[in-house]
Formats: sequence, structure tokens, C-alpha cells
Amino acid sequence: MTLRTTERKQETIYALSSGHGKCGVAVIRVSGTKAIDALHKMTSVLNVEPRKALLRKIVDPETKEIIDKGLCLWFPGPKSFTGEDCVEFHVHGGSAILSSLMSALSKLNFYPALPGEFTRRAFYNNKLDLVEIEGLADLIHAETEQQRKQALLQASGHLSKLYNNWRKKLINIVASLEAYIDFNEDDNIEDDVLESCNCSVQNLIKEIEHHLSDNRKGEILRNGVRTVIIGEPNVGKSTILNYLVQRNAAIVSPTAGTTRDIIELSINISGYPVILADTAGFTKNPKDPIETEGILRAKAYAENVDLIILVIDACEYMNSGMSYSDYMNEYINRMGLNDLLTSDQDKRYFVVANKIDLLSEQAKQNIKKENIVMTSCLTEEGLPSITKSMEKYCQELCGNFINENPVISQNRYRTHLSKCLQNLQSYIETISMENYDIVIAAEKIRIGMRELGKITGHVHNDEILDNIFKNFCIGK
Ligand SMILES: Nc1nc2c(ncn2[C@@H]2O[C@H](COP(=O)(O)OP(=O)(O)OP(=O)(O)O)[C@@H](O)[C@H]2O)c(=O)[nH]1
Ligand SMILES: [Mg+2]
Repeated sequence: MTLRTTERKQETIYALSSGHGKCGVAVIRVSGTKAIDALHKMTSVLNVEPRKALLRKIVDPETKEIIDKGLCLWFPGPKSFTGEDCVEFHVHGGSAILSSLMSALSKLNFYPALPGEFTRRAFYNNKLDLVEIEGLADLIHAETEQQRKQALLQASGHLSKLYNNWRKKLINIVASLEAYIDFNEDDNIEDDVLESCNCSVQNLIKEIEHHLSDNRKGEILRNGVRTVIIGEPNVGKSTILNYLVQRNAAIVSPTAGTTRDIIELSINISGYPVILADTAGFTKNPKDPIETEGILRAKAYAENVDLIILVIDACEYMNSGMSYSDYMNEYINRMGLNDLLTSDQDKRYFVVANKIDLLSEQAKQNIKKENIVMTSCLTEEGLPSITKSMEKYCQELCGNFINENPVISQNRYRTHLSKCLQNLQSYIETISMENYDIVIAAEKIRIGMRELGKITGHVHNDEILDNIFKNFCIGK
């Protein structure tokens, strides 16, 4: 049992692969060279047809006591999830049945699987690469429709194809450069070989740069669109949060300065995952140190979000007598929000003018001309427009990846891609120098190629793998 995953590749392993807890059907997966023993010794099946479900009594291999009646399946390698011989038992999902079955399997000298061990074996047997495996993990964890779509594409090899394609191009470039280095002096090699390599490297640089400049769309979708509601005290921020999450999550009261701590909740906006936060109202005159701290926290939080919903009091705006843009400029200056909400930066925000129920009809008509969301939490007028605006920004932030090129879904990929890019750029710099050493230049391409290989797992070590598989559960 103390064997490392890499050292126990020869062992046959087993685990519950379906969810835990009482359920209609539970699936136990067995993988390894001796998997077929489970069928031979625990069922009456001797000659089993691959991938065909058989209903059989399942017995303890020593006592021959019946454990349960269930479906037995045989997946001879390499046509199985792990690429090894696999057996599956589909039994009733009760805890006593499962513990008897597990104990029966241990009597066959099989090992309980470690977290992610089935998938790790699939990786070693080239059934899935690391990017596909991470896509699969995301698919299992996906909580919204858009996350599911992105993860499914990745698990199906959409992103791997791109990275493998680039890696193959680099392999060809390295091969050509090596040929050039070896035969250069004999003059047997065409002069334009070097030129064509350089051109391919330049093209790859462009492609990788383009791929990297995706505004983190894939990562935002994977991690959730971080959204914050800010504004002055008492404008109705917490009431709006409660509307969006459809429950009384935050305290609402007529006292200005009610919310102090940041209240963070997850919601689903048209299939996009949103992490929504309510914050303390911004004021120049906090009543006590707690409110001051609340405001500091709110500002710090707002600096790191993807989307800001700025709530203003519709009456206060109308009573100011200012034009909308003057009012907003004055407001942003007064609240010290210039860094957060300047129009020339890429941070996205939209303005909600709340409490329109307190406005005269005439005032309402005047506000309508501006590009702001007008709401009343009292009459619920305009509230769905907040959701609509959020949806629009979510689409913008996460992209419509179905029609676009595959996007980077994890920081891990970004790190390796950036290192690869740096090396390719460094190659171009090296060869543009006088009396450069082509051997040194070629090495840069080789390093770049290795960085790409680390993404898909063509280049791997135990540390990278342990890191990826540590988040997997047993049975996956
Ligand atoms: N008339 C009217 N009252 C509203 C509306 N929205 C909220 N209120 C009331 O305004 C008061 C303040 O609402 P909150 O949601 O607590 O305001 P807040 O912005 O979270 O306030 P702080 O937490 O103090 O910063 C409460 O009494 C709400 O019932 C609205 O659209 N119209
Ligand atoms: Mg509040």
C-alpha cells in the first residue's frame, strides 16, 4: 500500500467510481492485468464477450456467499478507459453491499485505487493527454451550461490538437536546424532551409501571441465571472443582491452603512458562472472604524473583479440637476473611484439607477435617455435588465468559444505558453545577431518545444503529475 502510483503500475486496482451514499446503482471499476480474475472468481462467467452487460450473481471469492446480483462488464485493454483490462460491476448502491464487494476484491490481492489513479493510468497508456484529463476534471466539476460546453470541448481534444500541432511544427523546425548544423559545411543542404525555419518560427510566435491575448476568457469561464456591487450607502445594493440570488442573503435596512463585510455568493446567469459580491457603501464620512474597514475591503475587492455593478440613487442624480456624464464624473471623483472606473481601461462596469419608484414620471423619461439600467426594487421594475446586462458582459468576458479558436482554460497552460514564446523570440533575436551560434539558437527552439510538451504531458515528471492528480477523487 505504500507503493507510489508510478511503482504500482503492474498492480490491479479497484474503486467505487460512482458517487458515494445510498443510490440506485453503484459502479465499481477494476483495472489491471488480473482484472478478469474478478469475473472468473466472483461470478459464474467464464467466457465473457467484451463490452456486453451480463446480469449475474456476484459472490465472495473465498466464502462463495452471494453479495448482490448485478451487471458485469468486461473491457479488454486497450479498448477501455485506462487502456488496461477493466471489469465493471454495476450493483445496488448500498453501503453494506459496497463494503462486501470491496473486501471481496481485496481478497484477490487487488489494491484500492488512489485518487485519480484510473485516469493516471489512462494517461500512461496514451488514452488521454494532460489537457484532455484536465478538461475531464473540469467537466465533472462544471456547474453551469457554458462551463460544461468549454470543458467538453477540452476533454474531447479541441485544445490538445492545437498544442500538439504547434509541438509538431517545432519538432520539424528542430529537425531541419539539426540537418542544417550537420551538413552546412558540406554545402549539401539548401540555403533556404534556415530561412524557411525562421519563417515558421515567426508564424508560430504570431499564433501563440494571438492565443495568449485572449483576455483570459477561458479562465474567467472556468473560475467564474467575479462581479461586485458597489455604490454609496443605502442606494439598495443589498436589495439588488438579494434579488439576483433570489433569497435574503444580505441584511437590508433603511440605516445607511448596514453592510460591512463582503458577502460573496455564486449564481448562474444564463449558463455563465458568476461570483457575486455585495459590499459596504462608499462614503467620505464613515460613522465608525468598522465602516471604514468595510469600505477599504470593498475597494480592494473591486480592484480584482471582472465586472462592477455601480448602483446610484436615481433621485439623487435627478436632484443634482447635472447631465449624466457630469454627474458620473463628479461622483467618481468624489468617491475616489478613478482608478477603478476610468473609461479608457478594460475593466467592465455598468450603472444601475435604483429607486426609480420615487421619481416623477417626467424625471423617469429624462433618465431613460441615458445608457443606464433603471430599477426599482420596490416595484421590481427594470430588475430583469440587470440580469440582461450581466449576461451581455459575461458573454463578452467569457467569449463565444464555440465559434472561436480554443481558449486557454488554466493558468498552467499560460505559464508554459509564455515560456515557449520567450524562447522562440529569443531564437529570432539570436539569429539576427552577427556571428551568431546556430547551435545555441537551435537549443532555444528545443526548450520552447519542451514547454509545449509540458502542457499536454509529452514531457512530464512526477511533480507535474502529482499536482494535477491531487485534486482528483478516488474512483476517477
Ligand atoms: N423606495 C425604494 N426603496 C428601496 C429600493 N431599493 C432598496 N430600498 C430600500 O432602501 C433601503 C436601503 O437598502 P439596502 O439594500 O440595505 O441598501 P445598501 O445599498 O445595501 O445600503 P448599505 O448596506 O448601507 O450600503 C432599504 O430600506 C430598502 O428597503 C427601491 O428601489 N425603492
Ligand atoms: Mg447593504
